[in-house]
Amino acid sequence: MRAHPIAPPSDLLDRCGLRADECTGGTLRVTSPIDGSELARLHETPLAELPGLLDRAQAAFKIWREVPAPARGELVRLWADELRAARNDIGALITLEVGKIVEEGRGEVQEGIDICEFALGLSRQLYGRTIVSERPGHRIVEQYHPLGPVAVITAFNFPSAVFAWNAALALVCGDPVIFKPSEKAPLSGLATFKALQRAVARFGERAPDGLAQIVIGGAAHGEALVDSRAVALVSATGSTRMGRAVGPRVAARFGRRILELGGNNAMIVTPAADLDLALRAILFSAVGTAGQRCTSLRRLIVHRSVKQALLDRLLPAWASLQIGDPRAADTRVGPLIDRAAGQAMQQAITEAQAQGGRLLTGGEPMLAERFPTACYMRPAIVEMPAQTEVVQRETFAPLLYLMDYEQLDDAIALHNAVPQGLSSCIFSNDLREVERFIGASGSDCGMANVNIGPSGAEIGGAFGGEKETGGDRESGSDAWKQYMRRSTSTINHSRELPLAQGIRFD
Ligand code: UN1
Repeated sequence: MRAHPIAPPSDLLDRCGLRADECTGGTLRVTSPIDGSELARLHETPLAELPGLLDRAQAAFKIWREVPAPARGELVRLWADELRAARNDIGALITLEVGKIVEEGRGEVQEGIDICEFALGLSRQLYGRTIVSERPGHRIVEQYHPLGPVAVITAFNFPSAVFAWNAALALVCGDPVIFKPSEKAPLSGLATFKALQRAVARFGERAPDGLAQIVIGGAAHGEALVDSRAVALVSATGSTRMGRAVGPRVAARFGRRILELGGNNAMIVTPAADLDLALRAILFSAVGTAGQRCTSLRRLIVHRSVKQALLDRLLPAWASLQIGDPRAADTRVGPLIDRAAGQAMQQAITEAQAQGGRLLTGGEPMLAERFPTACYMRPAIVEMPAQTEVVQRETFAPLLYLMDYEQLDDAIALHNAVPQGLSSCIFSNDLREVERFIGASGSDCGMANVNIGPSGAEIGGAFGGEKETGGDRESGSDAWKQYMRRSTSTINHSRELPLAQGIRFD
C-alpha cells in the first residue's frame, strides 16, 4: 500500500493539541472506522455543568458584542492561521476518525480556512441599508447587531468544516459559540476547536472568557442546548429525523434555528451533455466520502438516448474504484462510519430490488477478513423502473439510483418529486435546458448546479436546501444575517412630527 505519511494515532492527537488525559479514561469511546481500533475515551461534559457554561456564554456576549466587528475579524484571521498550520494533522485525524481519504480530510480543513477568510472580509462588510423616508426630515437606517450565543450541533461527516462555517460567522457577528460535535466524530471537532482556542489565546484580553466553548456528549447534551433560552440560535446539521425533533423545540421558545438536514441530490444528464465530464462528476459526488456527504449524488436521471453511452463509461470506471484503507494514496472510497450504515445500505438495496430495481453493480461488503469490525462496501448502482419509496429516502451510503427520461419536463418533475431539497445539477451544453433547470420552474433545491456535481460546494455561496432539508442557509453569501439581529431606526431630524401614512392626530 502506497501510503500517505500519517502519524500514528497517539502522536496525531498530541499534534492536534489533544492532551493524553483528555483522551483517556472517559466514557465516550471513539473508534476508527478504518479498523475499529480505539482512538480515545473522551470525558463527557457533565450535564450539571451546562447551566454554568451557558451563563458564561451570555456573560461573554455582553463583552464581545461591544468589540468592533473588524477587531472581531482579527480573531478569525488567527484561527485561519492555526488551521493552516494544523491542516495536515487535523486532516489526518479526520481520516482516522471518519474514514475520509487523505485528500478529502485535508480539503475539509481547507474549507474551514476558507470560511475564516471569508468571515474576515465580512467583518468589515456587515452592511445595513439606508432607506429613504416618506416624511420630510426623516431617514430610515437598518443596522445588524450581534444576536447572542450560538449553539453549533454537527454531524459526523463534516466534523471540522461545519463547525468552522458556523463559528467563524458567529464570531465576527459578535456571538459566542458553544459547539457540540457528533459523538461519532468528536476528536476532529475537538482538534478544530483547540485551534480556535489557540487563536483566542493569541487574540488576548479582548476575548472574554466563555467566548468559545465545547460540550462533549450525546443527545441529552444536544437537547439541553436546544431548549435553553440562553442560546439565541441553534445551528444543527444532521438527519431530517433530528431536525424534526429540534425545529419545533427551538420554535416553542421562539429561538432561531438553522437546520441543515437530509439531501436526496440528483443529476439530470441530457442528450446535450458532455458525457466525459458527467462521468467524472458522477464518480466524485456519488462515491466520494463513501457517499456520506449531505450533498452526495443519490439519483441519476439520464435521457434514454444517452443512457447506454453513459453506462458504457460509468460501469468500467466504477469497477476500477479503489476501495479500502483511506490512508492509501490510491484509495478513492474508504469505510462507512459504522456497520449500521452498511446494513442500511444493504437494506435499501434489498428494498429497491423488491420495488423493481435491478442491481447493476456493487452493494457487497468488502475486506471483512482484514477489518472484521469495520464496514467497507462496494459502491452500488441500482437501475429503477420508477422513483419508488426507497429512492425517495436518503440512504447515507455510496448507493446510486439510475432512472431515465424522455422529456426534460418529466425529468424535472421526477427530480423534484422527493421530500428533500438540498443540491442538484444538470449536465447539458444546451442553454435552453440549463436555464430551464436553474429557473423558477426548474430544480426546487437550494443549490442547482450546471455541468458540475451536486457535492463539493465552495464556501462563498449560501449552503442549504428547501423542504425537508430545513429551508435555511449557512456559509457564504448573506447567510451571516441569520447570526445577527436587524434593527430598523427611523430618525427624525426635523422640527415637525409628521405621522406615516399621512395620519393626522392633532
Ligand atoms: C455536509 O455534507 O454536511 O458541498 C456538508 C459539500 C461540502 C459540504 C458538505 N462543501 O459537499
